[in-house]
Amino acid sequence: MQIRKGGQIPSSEITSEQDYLDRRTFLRAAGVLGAGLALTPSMLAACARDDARAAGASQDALVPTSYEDITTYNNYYEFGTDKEDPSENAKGFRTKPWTVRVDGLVKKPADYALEDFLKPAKLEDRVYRHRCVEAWSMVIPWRGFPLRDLIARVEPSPSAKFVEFTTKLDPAQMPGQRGNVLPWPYVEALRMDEAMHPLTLLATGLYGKPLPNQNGAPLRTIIPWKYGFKGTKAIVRIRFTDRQPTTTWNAVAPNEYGFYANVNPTVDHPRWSQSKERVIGGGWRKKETLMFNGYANEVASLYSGMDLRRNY
Ligand SMILES: Nc1nc2c(c(=O)[nH]1)N[C@H]1C(S)=C(S)[C@@H](COP(=O)(O)O)O[C@H]1N2
Ligand SMILES: [Mo]
Repeated sequence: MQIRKGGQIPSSEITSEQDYLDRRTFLRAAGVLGAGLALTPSMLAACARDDARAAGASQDALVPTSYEDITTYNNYYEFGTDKEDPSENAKGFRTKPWTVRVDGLVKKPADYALEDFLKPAKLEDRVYRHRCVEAWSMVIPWRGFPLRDLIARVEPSPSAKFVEFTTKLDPAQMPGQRGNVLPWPYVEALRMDEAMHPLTLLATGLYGKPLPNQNGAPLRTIIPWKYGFKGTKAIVRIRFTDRQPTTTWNAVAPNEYGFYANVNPTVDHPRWSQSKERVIGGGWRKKETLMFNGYANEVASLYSGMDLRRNY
């Protein structure tokens, strides 16, 4: 970035990586993997029976990046600024016990033990494009649930216009927080309609397994049409507010990292182009970056009438 560059799931529900890939190969052939399609186990089964559709392969198939690449090439400055640092330095990070505070303009503010927070959640598997502002990308099979389900449960007041997410502050466990590479803790925020969008997830896993620490365990946000930095790892607080919150990267370098940070190949970062991306794994080929990261059909209407050059 700005820096010199550089709940337990029953085992019966855990899909092995190979299993996952096998099913995905089939689904891909069936052409059913579209943007933001939620893949529940029953859907996977139903799709697998649908031989007829196997003929029409999707043009824009989403091929998941390997588990190895997803879990060793990370941005998580609390655990270091090199891509391989988080997988090394987050190994012993303790995510139990874990409390999530919900506060601000909300009818049911509370400190939730993570288990209670997750109890009502119906976990789903979703394969999303993941585009970092540094112009690289992956495809990640997340496990999680729509943020809107949680928002509905806690009942924000009508005056709430934004939701803010805060990462854990724990310099004893997070070596990066002992330096000032960023102001800590890491904070991000979404407009309420973005937070309520069905594509927006609270993720607790990937590849059908619990989230590895380096990917944001035990809980993180995923907003697939935005640059990766809009997603907050290791969330301890969700606050509803009527004012646009101050967010970490936007505060550090507002001319480089906008509040919206929607993936947009036509608006370059001041120091590099955003028109293409390096695909992590598979030879690091380059591909064209898609408007809203390929989710324009689903999300473009959220920004109608907005100047996306100003609101980058
Ligand atoms: N707390 C915290 N969250 C964070 C970051 C971070 O440094 N700290 N990096 C962001 C950036 S720049 C990206 S691209 C994604 C990376 O997620 P991944 O490592 O799972 O690919 O996490 C985002 N969330
Ligand atoms: Mo990023």
